[in-house]
Amino acid sequence: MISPASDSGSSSDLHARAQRVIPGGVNSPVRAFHSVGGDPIYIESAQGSRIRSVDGREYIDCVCSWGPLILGHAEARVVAAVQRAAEGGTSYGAPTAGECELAERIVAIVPTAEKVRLVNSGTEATMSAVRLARGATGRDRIVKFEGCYHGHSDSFLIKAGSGAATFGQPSSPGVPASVAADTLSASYNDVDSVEAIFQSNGDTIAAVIVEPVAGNMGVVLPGEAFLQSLRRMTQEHGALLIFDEVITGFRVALGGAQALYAVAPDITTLGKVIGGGLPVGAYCASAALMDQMSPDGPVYQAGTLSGNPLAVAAGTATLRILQEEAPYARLGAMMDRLCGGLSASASAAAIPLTVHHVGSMAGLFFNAGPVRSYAEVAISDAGRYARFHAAMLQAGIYLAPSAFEAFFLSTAHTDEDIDAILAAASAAFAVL
Ligand code: HOZ
Repeated sequence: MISPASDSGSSSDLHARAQRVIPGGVNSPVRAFHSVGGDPIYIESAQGSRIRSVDGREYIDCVCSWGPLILGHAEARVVAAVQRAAEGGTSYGAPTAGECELAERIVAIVPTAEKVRLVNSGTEATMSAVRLARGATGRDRIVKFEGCYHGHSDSFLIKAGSGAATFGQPSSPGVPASVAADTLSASYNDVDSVEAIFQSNGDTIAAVIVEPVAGNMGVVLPGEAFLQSLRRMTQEHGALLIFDEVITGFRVALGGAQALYAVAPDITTLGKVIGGGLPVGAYCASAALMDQMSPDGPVYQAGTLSGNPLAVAAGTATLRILQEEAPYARLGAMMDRLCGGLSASASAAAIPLTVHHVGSMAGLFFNAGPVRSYAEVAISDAGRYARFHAAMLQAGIYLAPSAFEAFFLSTAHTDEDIDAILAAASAAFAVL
């Protein structure tokens, strides 16, 4: 007998039911709470900065669906746009005017975008961007950075961050050795490690792919001239530079990290915010590069639901609001206050804590610092993070159930929310 979701029972009832038919009971691993302990919270609904569980509890949400919800949950204009789109049908598998508008907004906002292809996830965007780079250069190898996560396609599950690092499998089983051999790993912020790879592989490298602000090993910031050095080295060796802005795009600034740090990649991947909470990814570049994609060019990529009218409606409504209301100064000030308060209360409790933030994305490490690479992330106290997570959850604050993720604020978060988060953190630090 299949029960309707409406009479779902408790989170633990649902998790027992889910595990009978879904691996780990979840459709994406990190949300299983394995690295922080306990059962996941099953969400019934959400509004603004709050999520409500099936157990009747309300939490201030600092995950924001892992980044997409920069306007908060169920933003009225986004919901209305999706409702209007749905009344006209949910998918056509044919081009629509909405896709033109979303693409035009992306081209207007992202400094290096002349053309863009919409896909359905960040993973599809990065997978396609690497295929474009390989097709355009005729080279096979890519360089990524340990602890960076670019989705779960084979080429990237080599020393990867996010869930791969969370579960201690940065290099996943199931990735053929022949594929892994074409992925070379460098250390984030270590320009010499990249130079060494280029010195021994230079003319076989199609691209360097980097999260310009690393958001999948906590949040690690680019050091002085790190991104500029990658730009220089790729140009010197005829390789392309891919900025994976799935998290940072429209988040750290309207134009993303490439606008914030004034470094121009050859290809940019996007996701999360671009879909306003519905599944949208994208990759963009110069017209000359993008015209190499099928049907005009030889490099193939396709997707039945690419450009889906509901997802496009949510993404377009979101970008329109971000363009018109420019909330970045307020989001940054709110995160400044939150991170400053976290550092101060950890210090008062003699808890070694390093907090990094850019705009409204942040990460914290139970580690005295500095934290500039995955090696330095890895010595953080994951057990202390798990205890902190549990204490914050008990206090009604929902943080990422992994020490290898970021936390986010939205335009729906209020000063009172920040006060509540800081009060809960101060109490948690006292018992960690
Ligand atoms: N890749 C997601 C965040 N970076 C994890 C989502 C999940 O496993 O729930």
